[in-house]
Amino acid sequence: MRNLFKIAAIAILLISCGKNNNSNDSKVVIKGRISTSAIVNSSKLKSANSLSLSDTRKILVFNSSGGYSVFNVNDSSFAASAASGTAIAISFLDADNKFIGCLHAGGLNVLPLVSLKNGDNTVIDLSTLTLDDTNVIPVNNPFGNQIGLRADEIEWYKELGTFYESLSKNIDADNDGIPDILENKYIFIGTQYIVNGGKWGINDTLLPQLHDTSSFNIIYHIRISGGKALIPSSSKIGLSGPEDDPYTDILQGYYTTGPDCFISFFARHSDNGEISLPFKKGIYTLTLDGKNYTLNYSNVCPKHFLIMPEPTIHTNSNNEIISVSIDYRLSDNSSVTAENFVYLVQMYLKDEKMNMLYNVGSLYENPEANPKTEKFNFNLPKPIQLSELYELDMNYQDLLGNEYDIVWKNE
Ligand SMILES: [Ca+2]
Repeated sequence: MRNLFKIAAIAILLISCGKNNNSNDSKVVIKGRISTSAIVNSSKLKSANSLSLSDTRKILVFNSSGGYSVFNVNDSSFAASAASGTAIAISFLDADNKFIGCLHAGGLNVLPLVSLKNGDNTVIDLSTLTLDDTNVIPVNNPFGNQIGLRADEIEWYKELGTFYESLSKNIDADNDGIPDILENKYIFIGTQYIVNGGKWGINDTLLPQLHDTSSFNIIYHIRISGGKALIPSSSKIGLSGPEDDPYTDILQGYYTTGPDCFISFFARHSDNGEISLPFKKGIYTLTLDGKNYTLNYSNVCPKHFLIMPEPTIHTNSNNEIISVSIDYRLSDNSSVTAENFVYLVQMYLKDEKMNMLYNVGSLYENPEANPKTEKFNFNLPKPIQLSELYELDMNYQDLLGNEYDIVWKNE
């Protein structure tokens, strides 16, 4: 069991989740107008807590790392903004920060600010918005217009965007009516996937060789992060569920804290202890310092959606590694536009004793703080003998807050 968490532990050397940013990068503007017209058929116009959309006074824009911004509504209109290259959720709040609903455009509760028509200068005008249950529906669907994602790319977001799908339930896990993120009390639940990818490529002579994906052994962990107001007094925290048929084999793994958050992993292990099993969809209970929080979780088989960062090592005439380039592909070998899905990348080079030869990048940063991190080419500051390299880990976080640790070797 201990080994299962080793990779997770190593992946968290650098952690700075949840920081609010003051990035000077130009930002994408998202505009909209709250419908104030009286509609006779109002049975679906009320949100769960009996507020209507016309009660909206603030727009909360946030991402899966805990970064957020609040914008005021003036004369029923708003202009929010967020950095390109991130994926955001937009919630509508009343004057007391009570949750009314969240943006639901093109079948998604998430707005990936990628493949933008006008790059950083893109303006997304949602036009008039109406409320259906807790979904805030825009007249203008930005997908296919300002956001040029293809249908298959949107499908990927639908499959893996579980955090955002259950947003309206998880946004207030302590049920006090206020979005937890505003009080540094947010809790995010996602999945960490660990996969043995295959054999790395070398120069122009050897292409990376992906293992047979039909026999992939995927290690699954639930990854939970929480805001600093919730950092528990003890690193021992509990997860149980799902409520209708709870597991008896959930174990807490690695736990760490950053300046603004804590992160912990949970696993279920097979009888031989080698493989960590997936968690089924349902309602889980997280216990922090004796207090319970209700979290909606769902998980899909990622085989068809897993993006593999395939590394090729480049050497000099002394057979020393000077750089590593990454080619992102789906498991069927088709190529993907990595920046539409991947926002933070971390690479580790290790020797046979798992000593670190070189590492670069970090996960769990607020994507707003540094949305344009290197994803494709990593030049080593100092060459490393190729013969010393035993394992190369390519870890990344997707724009939805899931984590993937892909292990490569020369075998
Ligand atoms: Ca709350």
